[in-house]
Amino acid sequence: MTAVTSTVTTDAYEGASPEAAFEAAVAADERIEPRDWMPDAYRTTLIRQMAQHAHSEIIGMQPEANWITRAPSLRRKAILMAKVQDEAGHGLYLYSAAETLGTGRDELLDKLHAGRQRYSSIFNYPTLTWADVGAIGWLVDGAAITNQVPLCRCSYGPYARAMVRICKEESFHQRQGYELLLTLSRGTAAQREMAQDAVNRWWWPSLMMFGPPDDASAHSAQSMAWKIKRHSNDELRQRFVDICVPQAETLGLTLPDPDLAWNEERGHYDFGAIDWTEFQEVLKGNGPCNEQRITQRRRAHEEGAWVREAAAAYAAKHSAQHTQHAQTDGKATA
Ligand code: FAQ
Repeated sequence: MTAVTSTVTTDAYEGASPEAAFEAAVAADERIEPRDWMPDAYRTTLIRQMAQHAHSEIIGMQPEANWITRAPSLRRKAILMAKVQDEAGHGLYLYSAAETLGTGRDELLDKLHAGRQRYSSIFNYPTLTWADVGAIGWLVDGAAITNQVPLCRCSYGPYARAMVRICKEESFHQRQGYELLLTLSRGTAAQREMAQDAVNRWWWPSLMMFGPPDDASAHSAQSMAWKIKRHSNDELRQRFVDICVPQAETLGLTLPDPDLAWNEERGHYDFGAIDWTEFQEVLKGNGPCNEQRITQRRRAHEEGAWVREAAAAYAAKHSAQHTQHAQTDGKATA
């Protein structure tokens, strides 16, 4: 277990019961660190969310990786490869952060492969054209940033710190998608049409990324009380819509919702009803690509077995050599 040495709660609330120290630290907006006492349910909820987040990053590599060999230029290919690699990196930061809660990466991956842990619904949709790479960057990474910037203030230290770096990288991802779509929308009629079609297909699934509506969100109230989540699903979804509408105008593309309209009284855009049946179907495994994504993930894991074995053998050899040297040095100084 990778433990951070600072134990803010224990130090600052000496004499208080562990439960009281935890509650006081959360109330004071302090960070909970791995060695601090925490309620079992807090630990469980963090593992659930962080694992789901990590799994989303690595499964999320698949839809875009599908276009690496078909990128239209060397520049686009280099950018896309860097982005997909960043996503693998985000998975690593998040699995490492989850390890500080006492759960190993192997265990989490086994649960993903067995269908016992989730990944984001969004990655069960297909990438049909090159413009989908742009739409994913603009909308999917855009939604991810909107959801994740508040997670930089999450009460659990390792998760919050991992999110700082992830958000910086996601912000570059969002810009590359926006720039790609801008290029297409200013291109030929066919390119513009391709960009519009991609936005039409990705808009509604992107809104679903924020999770079910607040009145159907099982975990929000408790996660917000613990300051894991800082805003509700609906608040963040609204924030995302408000950001996207003017950006779509600049892109010269339309969002596929006839009910989108500025509401002067609310100071927000109103938007149409989300198809929650589709969302639930995707969660149940019936989305367009669920089967393909999990099969590919299991295959990649099996094909990578030799790398894990080689790394473990190397680590064992290195550690044996280290012990031998320490013993030799000990004898020399004795
Ligand atoms: N997909 O009670 P709530 C990315 C489940 S990263 C699937 O509201 P919560 C980067 C939820 O787990 C995208 N399942 O849950 C990238 C729960 O089921 P359970 C991932 C969903 O946790 C870009 C049930 O519904 N981001 O995109 C979804 O309070 C491009 C009830 O829901 C994160 O994971 C969904 N969309 O709020 C990579 C961010 N929504 O577990 C590659 C961190 C809900 O009881 C390319 N996570 N469910 O069986 C969060 O902020 C939260 O977990 C929410 C859900 C907001 C996603």
